[in-house]
Amino acid sequence: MDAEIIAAIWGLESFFGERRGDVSVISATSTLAFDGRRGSFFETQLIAALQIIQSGDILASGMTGSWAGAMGHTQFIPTSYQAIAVDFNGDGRLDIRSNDPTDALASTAAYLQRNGWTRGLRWGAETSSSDGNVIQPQSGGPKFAMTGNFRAIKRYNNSDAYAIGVGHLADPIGGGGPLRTSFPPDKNGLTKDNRITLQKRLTANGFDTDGADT
Ligand SMILES: [Ca+2]
Repeated sequence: MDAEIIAAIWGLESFFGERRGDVSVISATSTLAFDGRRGSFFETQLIAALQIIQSGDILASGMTGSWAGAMGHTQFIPTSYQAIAVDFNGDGRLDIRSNDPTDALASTAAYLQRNGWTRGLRWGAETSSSDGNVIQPQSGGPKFAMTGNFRAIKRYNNSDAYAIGVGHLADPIGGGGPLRTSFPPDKNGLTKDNRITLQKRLTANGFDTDGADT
Protein backbone atom coordinates (compact mmCIF):
# COMPACT_ATOMS: atom_id res chain seq x y z
CA MET A 1 0.00 0.00 0.00
CA ASP A 2 3.04 2.25 0.20
CA ALA A 3 4.03 1.75 -3.46
CA GLU A 4 0.47 2.42 -4.60
CA ILE A 5 0.54 5.82 -2.91
CA ILE A 6 3.75 6.73 -4.75
CA ALA A 7 2.17 5.60 -8.03
CA ALA A 8 -0.94 7.68 -7.30
CA ILE A 9 1.10 10.81 -6.55
CA TRP A 10 2.96 10.20 -9.83
CA GLY A 11 -0.43 10.02 -11.58
CA LEU A 12 -1.78 13.21 -10.06
CA GLU A 13 1.42 15.22 -10.40
CA SER A 14 2.38 14.43 -13.99
CA PHE A 15 -0.08 11.91 -15.43
CA PHE A 16 2.56 9.20 -14.83
CA GLY A 17 5.35 11.24 -16.35
CA GLU A 18 3.52 12.51 -19.40
CA ARG A 19 3.31 16.13 -18.22
CA ARG A 20 6.57 16.98 -16.52
CA GLY A 21 6.37 20.66 -17.43
CA ASP A 22 8.10 22.70 -20.13
CA VAL A 23 8.32 26.12 -18.48
CA SER A 24 11.82 27.35 -17.63
CA VAL A 25 12.15 26.98 -13.85
CA ILE A 26 14.36 30.08 -13.66
CA SER A 27 11.80 32.08 -15.61
CA ALA A 28 8.86 30.77 -13.53
CA THR A 29 10.43 31.29 -10.12
CA SER A 30 11.93 34.70 -10.95
CA THR A 31 8.57 35.90 -12.32
CA LEU A 32 6.72 34.71 -9.22
CA ALA A 33 9.42 36.14 -6.93
CA PHE A 34 8.84 39.52 -8.57
CA ASP A 35 5.04 39.12 -8.61
CA GLY A 36 4.87 39.65 -4.88
CA ARG A 37 2.12 37.65 -3.26
CA ARG A 38 4.42 34.79 -2.33
CA GLY A 39 7.54 36.63 -3.36
CA SER A 40 9.90 35.47 -0.63
CA PHE A 41 8.89 31.83 -1.12
CA PHE A 42 9.65 31.96 -4.83
CA GLU A 43 12.82 33.96 -4.26
CA THR A 44 14.03 31.04 -2.13
CA GLN A 45 13.04 28.64 -4.93
CA LEU A 46 14.89 30.76 -7.50
CA ILE A 47 18.10 30.76 -5.45
CA ALA A 48 17.78 27.00 -4.95
CA ALA A 49 17.25 26.50 -8.69
CA LEU A 50 20.39 28.51 -9.46
CA GLN A 51 22.35 26.46 -6.92
CA ILE A 52 21.16 23.23 -8.58
CA ILE A 53 22.41 24.51 -11.95
CA GLN A 54 25.70 25.53 -10.34
CA SER A 55 26.09 22.05 -8.86
CA GLY A 56 25.83 20.59 -12.35
CA ASP A 57 22.97 18.20 -11.56
CA ILE A 58 20.65 19.87 -14.10
CA LEU A 59 21.69 21.93 -17.12
CA ALA A 60 20.19 25.41 -17.24
CA SER A 61 18.80 24.78 -20.72
CA GLY A 62 17.01 21.63 -19.59
CA MET A 63 15.66 22.91 -16.27
CA THR A 64 11.96 22.96 -17.01
CA GLY A 65 8.89 22.40 -14.88
CA SER A 66 5.46 23.76 -14.04
CA TRP A 67 4.39 27.42 -14.03
CA ALA A 68 5.31 27.36 -10.30
CA GLY A 69 8.76 25.82 -10.78
CA ALA A 70 7.89 22.23 -9.80
CA MET A 71 10.03 19.74 -11.67
CA GLY A 72 9.81 16.24 -13.00
CA HIS A 73 7.67 13.15 -12.60
CA THR A 74 6.45 14.04 -9.12
CA GLN A 75 6.84 17.81 -9.32
CA PHE A 76 9.53 18.65 -6.78
CA ILE A 77 10.16 22.31 -6.08
CA PRO A 78 13.86 23.25 -6.07
CA THR A 79 14.26 23.32 -2.26
CA SER A 80 12.68 19.85 -1.95
CA TYR A 81 15.02 18.63 -4.66
CA GLN A 82 17.99 19.95 -2.72
CA ALA A 83 16.84 18.61 0.63
CA ILE A 84 15.32 15.27 -0.25
CA ALA A 85 15.95 13.99 -3.80
CA VAL A 86 17.81 10.68 -3.88
CA ASP A 87 19.99 8.96 -6.50
CA PHE A 88 18.19 5.65 -6.26
CA ASN A 89 19.52 4.10 -9.47
CA GLY A 90 23.06 4.92 -8.39
CA ASP A 91 24.24 6.64 -11.56
CA GLY A 92 25.64 9.57 -9.62
CA ARG A 93 22.93 12.04 -10.65
CA LEU A 94 19.80 13.23 -8.85
CA ASP A 95 17.58 12.91 -11.88
CA ILE A 96 13.86 13.48 -11.26
CA ARG A 97 13.06 14.62 -14.79
CA SER A 98 14.29 12.23 -17.48
CA ASN A 99 12.38 9.28 -18.92
CA ASP A 100 13.64 6.98 -16.15
CA PRO A 101 11.36 7.76 -13.16
CA THR A 102 13.43 5.74 -10.64
CA ASP A 103 15.01 8.69 -8.82
CA ALA A 104 11.76 10.71 -8.86
CA LEU A 105 9.66 7.94 -7.35
CA ALA A 106 12.28 7.13 -4.72
CA SER A 107 12.54 10.84 -3.92
CA THR A 108 8.78 10.96 -3.40
CA ALA A 109 9.01 8.02 -1.02
CA ALA A 110 11.79 9.84 0.83
CA TYR A 111 9.63 12.97 1.01
CA LEU A 112 6.73 11.07 2.58
CA GLN A 113 9.08 9.33 5.00
CA ARG A 114 10.55 12.69 6.01
CA ASN A 115 7.03 13.95 6.68
CA GLY A 116 5.94 11.23 9.04
CA TRP A 117 4.78 8.40 6.79
CA THR A 118 4.11 5.15 8.65
CA ARG A 119 4.93 2.09 6.55
CA GLY A 120 2.11 -0.32 5.90
CA LEU A 121 -0.59 2.00 7.23
CA ARG A 122 -3.49 2.94 5.00
CA TRP A 123 -4.08 6.62 4.15
CA GLY A 124 -7.68 6.32 5.31
CA ALA A 125 -10.81 4.62 4.11
CA GLU A 126 -14.40 5.31 3.25
CA THR A 127 -16.61 5.07 6.30
CA SER A 128 -20.31 5.21 7.11
CA SER A 129 -19.61 6.55 10.59
CA SER A 130 -19.42 10.25 11.46
CA ASP A 131 -17.38 9.64 14.60
CA GLY A 132 -13.79 10.74 15.09
CA ASN A 133 -11.54 12.19 12.44
CA VAL A 134 -13.93 12.01 9.49
CA ILE A 135 -13.89 14.23 6.39
CA GLN A 136 -16.83 14.57 4.04
CA PRO A 137 -15.69 16.74 1.12
CA GLN A 138 -19.22 17.27 -0.22
CA SER A 139 -22.57 17.12 1.51
CA GLY A 140 -24.26 13.89 0.49
CA GLY A 141 -21.00 12.41 -0.79
CA PRO A 142 -18.68 9.78 0.67
CA LYS A 143 -17.10 10.17 4.11
CA PHE A 144 -13.53 9.20 4.86
CA ALA A 145 -11.80 8.27 8.11
CA MET A 146 -8.17 9.38 8.04
CA THR A 147 -4.92 8.04 9.47
CA GLY A 148 -1.70 9.92 10.17
CA ASN A 149 -0.54 9.02 6.66
CA PHE A 150 -3.25 11.32 5.28
CA ARG A 151 -1.40 14.19 6.93
CA ALA A 152 1.86 13.01 5.36
CA ILE A 153 0.25 13.15 1.89
CA LYS A 154 -1.00 16.66 2.66
CA ARG A 155 2.59 17.75 3.21
CA TYR A 156 2.99 17.15 -0.52
CA ASN A 157 0.06 19.43 -1.28
CA ASN A 158 -1.87 20.97 1.59
CA SER A 159 -5.36 20.13 0.39
CA ASP A 160 -7.86 17.54 1.63
CA ALA A 161 -9.13 17.11 -1.93
CA TYR A 162 -5.59 16.38 -3.16
CA ALA A 163 -4.88 13.83 -0.43
CA ILE A 164 -8.24 12.11 -0.92
CA GLY A 165 -7.55 12.06 -4.67
CA VAL A 166 -4.19 10.35 -4.06
CA GLY A 167 -5.74 7.79 -1.72
CA HIS A 168 -8.71 7.22 -3.99
CA LEU A 169 -6.38 6.54 -6.94
CA ALA A 170 -3.99 4.43 -4.86
CA ASP A 171 -6.69 2.03 -3.67
CA PRO A 172 -7.70 0.66 -7.10
CA ILE A 173 -4.03 0.59 -8.20
CA GLY A 174 -3.58 -1.77 -5.24
CA GLY A 175 -6.56 -3.88 -6.26
CA GLY A 176 -9.20 -2.22 -4.10
CA GLY A 177 -12.78 -1.70 -5.20
CA PRO A 178 -14.61 1.53 -6.00
CA LEU A 179 -16.17 3.86 -3.42
CA ARG A 180 -19.54 2.72 -2.09
CA THR A 181 -20.94 6.25 -2.19
CA SER A 182 -20.72 8.45 -5.30
CA PHE A 183 -19.66 12.07 -5.26
CA PRO A 184 -22.68 14.27 -6.01
CA PRO A 185 -22.49 16.78 -8.89
CA ASP A 186 -20.57 19.94 -8.00
CA LYS A 187 -23.30 22.44 -7.16
CA ASN A 188 -21.08 25.49 -7.60
CA GLY A 189 -18.96 24.20 -10.46
CA LEU A 190 -19.21 24.91 -14.18
CA THR A 191 -21.32 22.55 -16.26
CA LYS A 192 -19.98 21.33 -19.58
CA ASP A 193 -22.26 23.83 -21.36
CA ASN A 194 -20.88 26.62 -19.15
CA ARG A 195 -17.34 25.62 -20.10
CA ILE A 196 -18.09 25.56 -23.81
CA THR A 197 -19.74 29.00 -23.64
CA LEU A 198 -16.84 30.41 -21.63
CA GLN A 199 -14.25 29.03 -24.04
CA LYS A 200 -16.14 30.33 -27.09
CA ARG A 201 -16.35 33.81 -25.58
CA LEU A 202 -12.67 33.78 -24.64
CA THR A 203 -11.78 32.67 -28.16
CA ALA A 204 -14.00 35.41 -29.64
CA ASN A 205 -12.10 37.93 -27.54
CA GLY A 206 -8.75 36.83 -28.85
CA PHE A 207 -7.62 34.42 -26.10
CA ASP A 208 -6.11 31.13 -27.17
CA THR A 209 -8.29 28.37 -25.66
CA ASP A 210 -6.99 25.76 -28.12
CA GLY A 211 -10.59 25.39 -29.36
CA ALA A 212 -13.74 24.81 -27.31
CA ASP A 213 -14.09 21.38 -25.65
CA THR A 214 -17.19 20.20 -27.46
CA1 LIG B 1 20.18 8.77 -10.53
